[in-house]
Formats: sequence, C-alpha cells, structure tokens
Amino acid sequence: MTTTHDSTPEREWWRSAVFYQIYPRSFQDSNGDGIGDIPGIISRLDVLRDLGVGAIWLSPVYPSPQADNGYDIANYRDIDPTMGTLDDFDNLVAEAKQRGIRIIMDMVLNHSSDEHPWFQASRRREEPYTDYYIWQPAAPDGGPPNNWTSFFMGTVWEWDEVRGEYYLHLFDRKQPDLNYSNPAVVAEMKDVVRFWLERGVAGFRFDVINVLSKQSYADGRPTLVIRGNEHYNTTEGTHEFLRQLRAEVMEPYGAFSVGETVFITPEEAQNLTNKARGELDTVFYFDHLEVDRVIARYVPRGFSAHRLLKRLTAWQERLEWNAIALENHDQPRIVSHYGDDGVYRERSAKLIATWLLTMKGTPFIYQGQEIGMTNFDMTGLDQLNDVESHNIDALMQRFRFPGSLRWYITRQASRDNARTPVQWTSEPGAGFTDGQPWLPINANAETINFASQVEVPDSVWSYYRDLITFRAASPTLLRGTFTPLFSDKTLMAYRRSPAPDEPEADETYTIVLNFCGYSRRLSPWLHADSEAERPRIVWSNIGRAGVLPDKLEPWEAIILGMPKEA
Ligand code: ISL
Ligand code: CA
Repeated sequence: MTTTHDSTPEREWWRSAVFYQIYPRSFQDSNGDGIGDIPGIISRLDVLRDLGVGAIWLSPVYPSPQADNGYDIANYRDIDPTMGTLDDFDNLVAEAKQRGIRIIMDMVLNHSSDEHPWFQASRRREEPYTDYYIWQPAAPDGGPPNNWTSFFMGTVWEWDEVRGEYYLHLFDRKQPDLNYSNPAVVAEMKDVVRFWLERGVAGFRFDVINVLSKQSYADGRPTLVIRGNEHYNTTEGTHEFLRQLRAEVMEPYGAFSVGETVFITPEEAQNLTNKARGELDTVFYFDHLEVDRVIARYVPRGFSAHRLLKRLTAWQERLEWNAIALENHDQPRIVSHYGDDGVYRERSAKLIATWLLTMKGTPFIYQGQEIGMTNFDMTGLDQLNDVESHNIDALMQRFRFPGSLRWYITRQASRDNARTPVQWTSEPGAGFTDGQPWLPINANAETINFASQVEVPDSVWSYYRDLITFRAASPTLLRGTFTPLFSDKTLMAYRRSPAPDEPEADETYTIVLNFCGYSRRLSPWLHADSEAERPRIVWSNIGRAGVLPDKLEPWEAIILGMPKEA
C-alpha cells in the first residue's frame, strides 16, 4: 500500500502548499488524438515542480461519456481510455511524488452519468440498485413532481420510459443525482473514496459537496435563478455524511479535502470546515469572483475593488482557513475578467498573481493562469462544447433574447473560456497536440505561450514562480492574520501581520493593488508623514524599488514591508 501520509512530516502540509488545477482534456495530449491525457501530464511534471507547485488537483479522469467533460462518471473505479489506464495513473502518482508533488482527485459524489451501470440497473428496478437514484412518480397532471430548476437550466426532472418515473438531476439530464438517503449509496461512495486513497492520492476536491442530501421534495420558492435549493443546500444530512466520510475514510489516510460549494454563506462554510466538527478541511466559494455580476456569472455590472475587498474580508475573517482560486474550469480567465487582457495583460496578470499569493489560505492556480492566458476568442456557438452554454442559449432563444445579446452573454460567461488548450508553444497545435484539438486553440498562442516565458526574467511565469518562492519563505504570508486597509472603486489594500503565536520572526506586509488602467495617488490613507517614515517596497510588479511612492502606475501592485509594530 502506498499512502502519501507515510512520507509526510507534517499533517497539514496543505496550508503551505500551492495547488495547481489540471483540466486534463486541455492540458497536454501525448498521442495526437487532440485530447489531453495522463501521459501528457507526466511529461509536464518537471515544469510544475519548477514553478513551485506542491499539489495537483486533477479534474475528472474516470470513464465517462463526456456529456459534462468527465463530471458525468460512468465508472468510479477506473480511468477513461482517452486519458490512459490505471497503470498510467499509478505512474502519475509515483512520478509526482518523486518531485514532491501530491495529487488530489476530483470526486463527483452528487451524481453519476446516466450511462453508469448503476443507473441502467436502477431504471430497470434491479437490486440492489433500485433506489440508488432519486425517482418520483409524475404529478397528478403527468408533469414533473415539483418546480425545481437545474443549475444548467430547465426542470431538474427527466421522465424515464423504462422505469415509468421521473428521476432528479440538479445538473444535466445525463447526470442523475445519487440518493443519499439510501445507506447502500452512502456505503458505496465511501468505498469509492477509499479506492483512490489506497492508490496513493493525498485527498480530494469534492464536486458540489453541499447539495448531496435532499431534505424534502416540496416545491421551491419562486426565484429568478435556481429554484428549489432551499431544500437541499447544506442540509444536516450532508453534514452527517461528511462527518462519517472523514472519520471512517479520510482520517486514517490523513487525507486532505476541499469541497466545492454552491450558494453558500460564510456561516455555512464555517460549519463545513470548523475543525471541531470534523467535516472538510476547506471549501471553494465564488463570492469574490462575482463582484461584477448581478446573477451568478450571467448579468454583468461594473467592477468595484471596494465590493471585492468587502467580500474577501467576510470570508478571510470568518473562516479559519481559505482555499483561494481566481480561476477554474467553470470561470472566465481572471486576466480577461478582473484584469486587462489588452495592453496591460502582463502587468495585470502579475497584479492578480500578487493578490492570489498574498491572501490568507491555500492558493490554487488554474492551468494557463501562470502564463496569463486569456478568454477564448470564440466566433460562434458552433465552436463551443460546454453543455451549459448550449442550454443557456436555448433558454434565451425561448425567451426571445436578440442574437447579439445572447452572444454577448455567452462570450463573457461560457465555461469554455477557460477550457481552451494550454498554450505551450507558438507552433500550430500550440505544443498541446499534433492532431486536431478537441476545442480550438486561442489564436493568441502565437504570442502568449509557455515557451516564451519559462525561465525568462520578468515573464508572468517567472513572476508566479518568484512570488511562490517568496511566500514559501514568509511565515507572515503563510500563517499571518489578514486586515483590510483601504478600498475604493479601483484600489484595494490589505495587511498581513505575523500571527500572534508566530514562532519565527517576520515582517508585516501591506499589499496595494491598483485594479485599473490609470495611475492613482496614494496618500493620505497610507499616512506616510515624511519620506523617512515611509515603508519600504519589498515586491513590485513593475520592478519598482525604494519607499512607498505618491502614485501608483496603471495595474501596479506593490508589497510594502514594515517592522512588526508598524
Ligand atoms: O458554473 C456553474 C454554473 O453556472 C456553477 O454553478 C457550477 O455548475 C457549480 O459550481 C458546480 O460545478 C461543478 O459541478 C458541475 C460541473 O459541471 C462543473 O464543471 C463542476 O465544477 C456538475 O458536476
Ligand atoms: Ca490524447
């Protein structure tokens, strides 16, 4: 048995590690079929080590019909043939370990694929699978059992001819929800988690973890967005399942968990991660990525650094520990979102790195973020693969949204923005594939690519690497407290101070970020009365040195160092 914790000197390694999310389809193809795979990942482990990555979150690699790119699992105990084999996977874990990198798996406990043999048996009422999923008879009028709506739009209920009942799917109709009130399902899923721990993974990113256990199937209250979630959001049943999972399965392996959550408040997140309750180590939340959105990712409004700092502070202060991600495979590229993907692309990408790596918590970098990749230069819906984009477009058509508005919304919200292949080189195929890529490669691969940045001083890649090194050596950045200092529409500043019980000496850092394309005066809020008293710049994204200036340049980011009492 190879379990990672055997070689782990400290149990809470994940507090100091920097994580890197791999979306395998788009990371590196090794055999020319246009789809990234596990041997491709292995071939890039050296550069992840060089960047300073301590752990990889691997998006799903299980057998899947790929209705939702692997988030529809058809076998929880194997590897999809397009990704490789179980041997390749074991090899990945071993090769990563040799480089000091741990692997955490993405685990989708809420739903499987409708092509999973469990579901096929369930619709035929074959034991023990009859009640593995959530089945309900039709309402008296023959319609769906309630008015809930799916995360991917429309009703959550799909009629099944074979069984003569409706089944529930919070996501796509090809993703039926598993039934957590069935003890057999609970036991099965614990065993699935154990299967991968036995293969040496260091933990899990649990997909939509706070919706597993449904409390009732009554109608949902009327809302603009998703209807019905008050019946399944972060229920006591889910808490109870997580406590069992941790005590019985995760704890013996010292495994780490980050749960992805939807519609969650800092209070509920606190309950999920509070050490004493023994559920999850940490959670992903998305409040800080929606300050320029009215409804989830769809309806835009102006960016406000003030709103951003307010939301960050709520989570930074409420949670003992945070998992911090600014991008993932569902979100737009952060440089196209909060940054400037035009003239100031490099500088704003570095500002964003400064933000990510100086917050309190464990930072997650999404593949391509470290070279400042931008949103997909999509030209038409036919180029898109994302099931959600197609569903939302169909819904907007039904409501007679004009084509230009539909396209505007799709372009800024489509999850394919972050799913285009990683741009390794400027060659055709971008060093990602020798074949036809499954999703188009962004034309800007000619100028934005890994080869032109790796080990090149001043590149975005080098900036990430250097700041990861700086963070790793700073007790304050690793463990210190967080205090908001100042914010307005485009400027934000916060402070990291040594933790009260910090054994090692370190400075207090003030981080100042100018989220806009024009320069900004700084005083008087940083109250530097005389030149001599001004704090020193210890880090800059434009090569600035010396003391705090009066003015920040467009998209400038600085870290100021101060003695502890400042
Ligand atoms: O992107 C979203 C919809 O607009 C989010 O609500 C997203 O669906 C939610 O964060 C859950 O995401 C996770 O589970 C989904 C999968 O499609 C996503 O890729 C995954 O990250 C269903 O498994
Ligand atoms: Ca391949």
